[in-house]
Amino acid sequence: MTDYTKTYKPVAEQFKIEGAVQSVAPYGEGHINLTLLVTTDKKRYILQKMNTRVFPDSDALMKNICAVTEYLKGCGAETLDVIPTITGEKYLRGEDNFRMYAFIENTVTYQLATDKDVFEESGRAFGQFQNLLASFDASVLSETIPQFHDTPKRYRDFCAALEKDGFDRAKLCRPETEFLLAHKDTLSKIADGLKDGSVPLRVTHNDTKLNNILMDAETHKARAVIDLDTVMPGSMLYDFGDSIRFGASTAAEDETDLSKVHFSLTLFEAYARGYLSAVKDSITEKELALLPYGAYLMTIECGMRFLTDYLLGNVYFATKYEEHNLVRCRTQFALAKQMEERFEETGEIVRNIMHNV
Ligand code: ADP
Ligand code: GN1
Ligand code: MG
Repeated sequence: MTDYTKTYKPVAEQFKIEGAVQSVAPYGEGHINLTLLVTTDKKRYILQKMNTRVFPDSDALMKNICAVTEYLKGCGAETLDVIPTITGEKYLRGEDNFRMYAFIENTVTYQLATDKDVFEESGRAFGQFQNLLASFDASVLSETIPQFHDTPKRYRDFCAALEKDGFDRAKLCRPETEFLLAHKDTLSKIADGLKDGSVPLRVTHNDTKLNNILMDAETHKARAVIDLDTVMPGSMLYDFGDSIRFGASTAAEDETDLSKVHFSLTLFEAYARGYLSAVKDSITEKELALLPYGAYLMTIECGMRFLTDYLLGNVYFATKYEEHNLVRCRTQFALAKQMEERFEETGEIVRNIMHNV
């Protein structure tokens, strides 16, 4: 078993921290970076081993994050505070790269939207985040993962992984593969809209999971939007959609009992109310009409990414067991199917909210 304190204390000490390191322990439920909580006798910090397989250009990534956080601070928003190394660098370069943030105290993250008011609040926060970024100069941003939400490209990646079948797993995921093949013609509306200009390209977060927002532990108001690795030009439909994918489900992303996995219209409505209250003045007619589809698309895309990773031998997302990605894929496809069946109702909900905000 890893002794995290022994292994990572020397790393933590390479940063400009206050106090003497007492412990280092794994923290949170992110799928990409190794996140560690560092406790000194004075303060707490988040230390992350950066995933250079997912984000190969650490320099560009940290430049983005510093530019975005400086900008957000200038707007008076609470945000991630990058702690430099003792030599004044934005991150620590080595065999593995590490970065450090101040720990944002008295906050909580939710893995499940158990409370609809909390979910509505997260919608408002991601909407406001989008508004703030509207005046951020996108030309200073690098595209940290090119074609991140280009769903047709994700589909081609899936086909390549299926064709290769390097781990002899295709036979273990036939129903999921068939589901995807049957839906392959539904995947390009946003990519096409961005291409022909009918869907506006904006600076977006691109990874708007509920656990990427820190809520005040007492008031339950949103304090900070975190996980800024994927802030880059994209569509607001991705941001809205990804939040619904993760948060409007009645079960965890890796629930094995699919009978517990339901797409909740109540939660959809709560999030849409919060989000639209923030973006009502900038959202276009077309974006508004595509919000339910955005949720469906992000959900099927995410399921497809989990399935691709399963076929590739679990190289991208952190997994706890061999079938973890397949289990995650199943919840996503179950949700996507329900969302598709509910397009009329969700469209109606969106229009009603828009009339009243
Ligand atoms: P990943 O990219 O792997 O998802 P995140 O940056 O989202 O990593 O961090 C994982 C989790 O760690 C978050 O969901 C949150 O719970 C916690 N976390 C990250 N940064 C901070 C911070 N500055 N203060 C408090 N908690 C944090
Ligand atoms: C990853 O980093 P994290 O855990 O917040 C992934 C998202 C997926 C999500 C699925 C950079 O998000 O795109 O939707 O897992 N982030 C990256 O839970 O690939
Ligand atoms: Mg995260």
